[in-house]
Amino acid sequence: MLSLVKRREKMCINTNVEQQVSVVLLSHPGKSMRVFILLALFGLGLAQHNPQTKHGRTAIVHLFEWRWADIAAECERFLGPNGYGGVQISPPNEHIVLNSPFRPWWQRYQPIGYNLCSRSGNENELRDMITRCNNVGVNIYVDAIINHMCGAGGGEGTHSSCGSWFSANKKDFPTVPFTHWDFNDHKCRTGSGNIENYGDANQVRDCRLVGLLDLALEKDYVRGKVADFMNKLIDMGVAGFRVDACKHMWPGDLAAIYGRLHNLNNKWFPGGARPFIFQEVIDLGGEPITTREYTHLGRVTEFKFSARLGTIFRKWNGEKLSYTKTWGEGWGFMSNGNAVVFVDNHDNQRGHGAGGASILTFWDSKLYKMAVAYMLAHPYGVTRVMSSFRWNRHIVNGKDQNDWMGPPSHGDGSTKPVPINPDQTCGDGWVCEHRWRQIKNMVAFRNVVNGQPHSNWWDNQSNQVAFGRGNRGFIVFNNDDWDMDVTLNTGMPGGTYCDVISGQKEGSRCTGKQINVGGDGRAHFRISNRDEDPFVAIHADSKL
Ligand code: QV4
Ligand code: CA
Repeated sequence: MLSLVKRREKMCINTNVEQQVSVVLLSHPGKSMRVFILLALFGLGLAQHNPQTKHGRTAIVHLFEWRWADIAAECERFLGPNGYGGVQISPPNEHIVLNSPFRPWWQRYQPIGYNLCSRSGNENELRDMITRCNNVGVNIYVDAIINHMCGAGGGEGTHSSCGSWFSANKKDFPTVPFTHWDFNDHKCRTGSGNIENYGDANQVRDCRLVGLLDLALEKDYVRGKVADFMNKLIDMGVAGFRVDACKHMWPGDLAAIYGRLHNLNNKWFPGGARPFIFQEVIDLGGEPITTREYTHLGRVTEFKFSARLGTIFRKWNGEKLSYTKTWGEGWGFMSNGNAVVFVDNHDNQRGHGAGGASILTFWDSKLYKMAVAYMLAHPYGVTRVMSSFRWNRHIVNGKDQNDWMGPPSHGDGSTKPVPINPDQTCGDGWVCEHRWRQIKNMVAFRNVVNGQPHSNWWDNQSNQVAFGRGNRGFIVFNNDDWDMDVTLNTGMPGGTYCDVISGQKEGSRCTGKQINVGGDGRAHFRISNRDEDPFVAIHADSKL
């Protein structure tokens, strides 16, 4: 049995499940054995690819650095009513508290232990949020930092979010407890103890990522502590995890940890439902470690999607929107069922991680709205919308000097609440992209067209494209520097539809452009390149 499980891990280096199954079938002749292995593959693998969203909801929002109390309110007043399926929250566990720089956002990626008090709130507030979001059909996904603890230079004392004592010098974290036996330094073969060369998979997994104390996840004891932490959250009602820094952990160690996770709490989820797992692996090509080593364990973040979409909408390197006719696997991305996609994330929007100048963010709002709409209209992947805070961006020679700045805060460093303005936007530096009309309405579009095929593609061989989703929705983009005036086959039933980009349907009236679809499914679109939003989207529920 053990050796079988080991073989399974080795064989599942393929991206797609059919391939995995056939490899297994070829190498194991016994019939009952085949059935067992098939079950094991589907049970341990596929189930964790399911985001477990409720009511046919299809998009997740990352409420980066939000307080638990604000997320709970947002679930009830906005996310539930507008069809968002879930929230990725910032790390809930105890983390280091830093003075210089003062309270950077990234202090939360330096765990001190697994007590549940953080910059976003305490355990009671966390529990209240999980309950209230679940009650309105919105899932919570936890950002789990399990590769490491704080930086080796993190000192000693009680400068931690729950006030627990720890010593980075002695590698002593008594609340878990972890001691120096539980870290990887003996395995790391670099002079500095840090990862020095991403071309060497051993050091990427066994050495310190930017000086962060690297956990020995091959130890049963360490796996147990990590699984206990995750299980506590599952029992509280979370639907799954964004697992941080997976490139830096061995797939076999992750398989062992995921295998220990409880089923989801059946107060809110069906019996036997597995936690959704999506793993952060930045793979833009050119390194020995690829996303393929992780796709059998759960979904994986597709960073190529974010990087390429930015270049396309910016029209850099001769890229054109018309080239996206084969968007998805056709562009060398991982298979659809394995991917989590996004236009930007909390790292690359400020030059961390796979950040590059091509990444589109709220700072380039016109192109950003188009790119997010493209992502939400397209069937590829589980989609994640970013929701940011503003900071004093100050770029010198391509590097943002203020890329460390934390969320809107009071003088003592505590995070400010998110105030909602009368026009439904957010105040106090919270950007709330997920509330922008164009983005909110495209989340609804994605729910309405769920399960429908990509259809009725049209392009002008430049940057004007259109596509539909069966007979449920249609979207048209003009990213050229000239006007667009075309008649297209939408595949939609005849009638008058309200464009959900320039406005929306309110009761029986439309606050934006109206689109007339004839009995033959054809409709006329005029989109000026100078429009505030040079794209148009209609769907079954926007019919007047
Ligand atoms: C500094 C020096 C090191 C030195 C160390 C000694 O730079 O050379 O060895 O001190 O102690 C911060 C600082 C970094 C500092 C480190 C440790 O920026 O300068 O090292 O802390 O004190 C976030 C930030 C990092 C931050 C980290 C921990 O992005 O800047 O480091 O949090 O606070 C790769 C990975 C990928 C990763 C991405 C950023 O493959 O997994 O880099 N992305 C995830 C998260 C990301 C987070 C981490 C991983 C780490 O999305 O937000 O890093 O949990 O591509
Ligand atoms: Ca590691």
